[in-house]
Amino acid sequence: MEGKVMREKILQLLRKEKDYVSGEEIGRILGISRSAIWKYVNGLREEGYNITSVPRLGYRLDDIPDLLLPEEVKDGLNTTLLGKNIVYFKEIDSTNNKCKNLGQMGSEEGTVVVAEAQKSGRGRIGRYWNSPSGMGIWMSVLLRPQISPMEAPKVTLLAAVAVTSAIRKCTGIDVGIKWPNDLMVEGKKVCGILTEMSAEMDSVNYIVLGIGLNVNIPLHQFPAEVQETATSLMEVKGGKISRKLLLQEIIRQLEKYYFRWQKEGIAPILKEWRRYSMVLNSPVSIIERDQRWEGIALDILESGALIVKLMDGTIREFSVGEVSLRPGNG
Ligand code: BTX
Repeated sequence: MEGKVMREKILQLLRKEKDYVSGEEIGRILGISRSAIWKYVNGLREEGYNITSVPRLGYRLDDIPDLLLPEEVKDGLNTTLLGKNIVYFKEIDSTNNKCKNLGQMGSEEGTVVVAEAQKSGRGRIGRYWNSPSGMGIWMSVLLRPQISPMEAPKVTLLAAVAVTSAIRKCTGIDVGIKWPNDLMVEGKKVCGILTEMSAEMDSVNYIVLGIGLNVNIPLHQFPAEVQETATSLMEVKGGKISRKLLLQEIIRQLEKYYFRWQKEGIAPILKEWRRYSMVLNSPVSIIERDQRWEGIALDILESGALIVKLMDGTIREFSVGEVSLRPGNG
């Protein structure tokens, strides 16, 4: 049996038993020697699994690491499309870049790329995304919806609703959506969404949905220039949060809203978006290239565009593009 498979089998046995499993028994079930078992157990320990061994009793799994290892994330996930295939990296340049490559190579829809750390995490319009190791969820999902390119911003809308729901469900934190692609807590950015696509004139080849969520980052570890504007769930909650459970819930919610979109269209999801929105009926200031607009955000359209009533009373539509939005009068 191949090493990786054996490692997983041993892990399965320990996980199932919850108490000591003797080396003899493991050896009998898997047909390997005691010294081989010892080698695999040590490998697992190096990955962060806490395994106790006692002579004559055997091995017991006491603690699993808070790593986003595929077998951990798949355990109890219960989705039918998203996360069936999970591609994991300790470190990568950008999960969106990797996911794009996979999209080009024909990987299956629902593939999730996840990394403990990103060296060149990307935001919109060439901006960076700070992605320190083991403290956040840095992930990308490969989607292949049969839509026209114009509809792609809907993926950002549904993802914002899905991730908001997942965070609320897992942590109880009152997170809200800031158009077009941020999730905020207490006025600070906790999550960013970067949707990219490959498309022909009238059809989408694939969409890469990138999500960056600050989970357990202490405030002092953020780069100086975002210390005032960024936060993490841990800072708000006052304690560490399981990244694994949160990632699982995000995948579940994404699947739920993705399927709902395909079945019922975007309208019911927009209803929820409005409920979670932090910008509707509030003063906003929008910077579009070098122009600045002040007004009150009135509504969001199915296209993802924001409707704003400007100071002079005119109504203007802002589409998700090269814009940035700030709370108004600032
Ligand atoms: P954005 O362009 O709206 O935000 C980027 C801006 O946010 C940066 O210019 C910086 O000011 C600030 N910023 C950088 N890092 C953080 C952070 N960790 N928390 C809060 N603020 C920050 C938002 O872009 C979309 C980000 C998507 C990131 C995901 S991670 C997985 C996937 N792979 C990848 O390369 N990008 C996506």
